Amino acid sequence: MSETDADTLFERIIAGEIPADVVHQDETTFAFRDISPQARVHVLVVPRKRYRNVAELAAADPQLLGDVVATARKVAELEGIVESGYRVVFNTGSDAGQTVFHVHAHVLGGEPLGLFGA
Ligand code: DGP
Repeated sequence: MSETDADTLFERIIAGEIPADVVHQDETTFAFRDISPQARVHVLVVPRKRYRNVAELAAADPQLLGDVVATARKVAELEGIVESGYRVVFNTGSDAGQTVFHVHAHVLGGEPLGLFGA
């Protein structure tokens, strides 16, 4: 998937042009289930405004990064996993496996999660 194709993917999901299982949306963020879940709960949280990765988002608009993290917490509440715990991951760059260059937080939980690694 080229970066250009990937960029349009989440924008098209936000626009409703590509179907997605939407968990939450508000003025600045959008949350939907990952098409290839890696845990019982696996939701992606994206800002409506596109930045390529979390570093660019943090530098350009820290308030919006705060909104993304707050939405991750909201998703955990909606999914009933606040008490059991959850993980919030921003894959950044190719070695981390980032494939979609519209910054997104993975919210993972609903079961014990393995450790990070290759
Ligand atoms: P990353 O590897 O961090 O860039 O995560 C991208 C995620 O996006 C990956 O876990 C799979 C998910 N994904 C890719 N295409 C689609 C899609 O069309 N719909 C949904 N819901 N998720 C998608």
